[in-house]
Amino acid sequence: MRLSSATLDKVSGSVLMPRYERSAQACGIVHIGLGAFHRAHQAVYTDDAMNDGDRGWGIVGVSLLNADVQAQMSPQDGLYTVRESQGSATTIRLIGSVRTVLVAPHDPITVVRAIADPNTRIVSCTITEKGYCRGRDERLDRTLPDLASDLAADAAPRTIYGFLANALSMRKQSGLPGLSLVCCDNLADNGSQLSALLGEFIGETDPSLLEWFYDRCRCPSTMVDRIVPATTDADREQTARDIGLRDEATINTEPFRQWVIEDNFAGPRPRWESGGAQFVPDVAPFETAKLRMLNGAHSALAYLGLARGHEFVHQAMADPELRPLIESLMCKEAAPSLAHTAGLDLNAYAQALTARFSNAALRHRLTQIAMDGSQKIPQRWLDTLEIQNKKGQDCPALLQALAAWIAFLRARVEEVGDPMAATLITLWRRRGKSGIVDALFGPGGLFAHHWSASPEIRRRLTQMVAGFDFR
Ligand code: NAI
Ligand code: CS2
Repeated sequence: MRLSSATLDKVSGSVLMPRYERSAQACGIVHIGLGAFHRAHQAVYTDDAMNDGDRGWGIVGVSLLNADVQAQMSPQDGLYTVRESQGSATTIRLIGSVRTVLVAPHDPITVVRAIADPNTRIVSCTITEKGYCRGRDERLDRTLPDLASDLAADAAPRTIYGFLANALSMRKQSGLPGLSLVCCDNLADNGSQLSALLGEFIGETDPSLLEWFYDRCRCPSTMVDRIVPATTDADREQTARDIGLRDEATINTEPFRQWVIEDNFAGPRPRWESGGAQFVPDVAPFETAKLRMLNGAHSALAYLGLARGHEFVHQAMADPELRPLIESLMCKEAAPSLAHTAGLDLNAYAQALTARFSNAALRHRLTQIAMDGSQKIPQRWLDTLEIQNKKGQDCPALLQALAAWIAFLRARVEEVGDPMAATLITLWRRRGKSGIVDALFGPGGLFAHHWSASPEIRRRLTQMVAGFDFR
């Protein structure tokens, strides 16, 4: 039997249930990118707010790509469970905040209308780093077909910018208020990036909307944190055993969660502080520490762990060859690069991260983290290298991780996926082991605008790459 509104009374076992009337809630949020992370993080905080008496914050989930999540959630009336697993202990919570799921390619105008709906006050997004269509100069990459189509404005929207620009224009014409656009992706200064990229898009496609956008909308930056592995069939089987119903959208995650949000909204927002969210004037110290320490270590564990034959994060973290390198990366390389720490105890933070990475109950695949490396390593590794090298500080752990990534590109990048895979493989073929490092980080190299590596460092890196052999 499938989990749904009709079978809620059949849920067995110890499951925390929503404490509000779901059907009475207007949908104040449209979330674009209804993936595992949104369901484990923002949707949980929104459920907390409504459990705590807040009203009107139902979520309309949108996928810009396919109907996979709609097929999982619509038969369940948007209901799903979140399993919080630590070691052998698991708690299960049923989340009620997601009301409907839309598939943009199937019904683009309904997505535009949902964003333009008078009840909507917030649009949030988790569309992965590549979803922002950024080029090497951090501006829009016009070579991307979907973005080119949206810039030409001669077909239905395909990218987040096409949907937002169309809906904001409808809101302006209807005399409706602007929106808070809340980016929840792992990007440095994510709110400012979304604002600049959307402003660039609107400036080109609908200049008359630009002043209204900047005046009536807000793009708060956020730091988002919860380790959420992709759900497996084993997770679904376990949830079915635990609650007595099939839940195709179940999520397995850690107990830890954190959300630090710039207090900069265009209008009303949920009382996310009910779930522990922090509202601050400046997110940067939290966001930069997390990107460079947690995510920097995560990506290092991915490529170095895969090189040593590991499958999961906890296995790589337990590897006696890797653990000291990861600790050094976090504490001796990433942490010293942070200009402002907002009073964070970075050694305690690193110890907490080590414990979280060691949680075997998550079975977090290294290949999931290894995907889209070209979109991740700039803010996770290269910013630290640029800052530390300019101070004359060496970063041997990061160089080792970078060498593993470069070697990984030649052998396995297509297996995990990367929007720059074709370019990176071609560079390998043309430049080979002796020239790939210069092609990436030498003068005019693909990533040279993020990190200006000295000739000596590039020579060391070339030698390190030769030390990895991905099969
Ligand atoms: P997921 O694979 O479950 O969902 C990815 C979502 O992004 C899907 O809705 C998909 O349709 C959409 N998407 C993918 N490529 C896109 C593109 N080119 N254009 C538009 N939409 C696109 O992944 P998950 O776990 O939900 O993670 C999504 C993002 O959330 C991550 O990339 C990261 O930025 C952020 N995040 C994830 C965490 C995690 O542990 N999974 C933790 C913290 C942040
Ligand atoms: C991971 C992140 O897949 C990845 O790149 O490093 O999704 C990580 O799990 C989250 O940022 C943790 O908050």
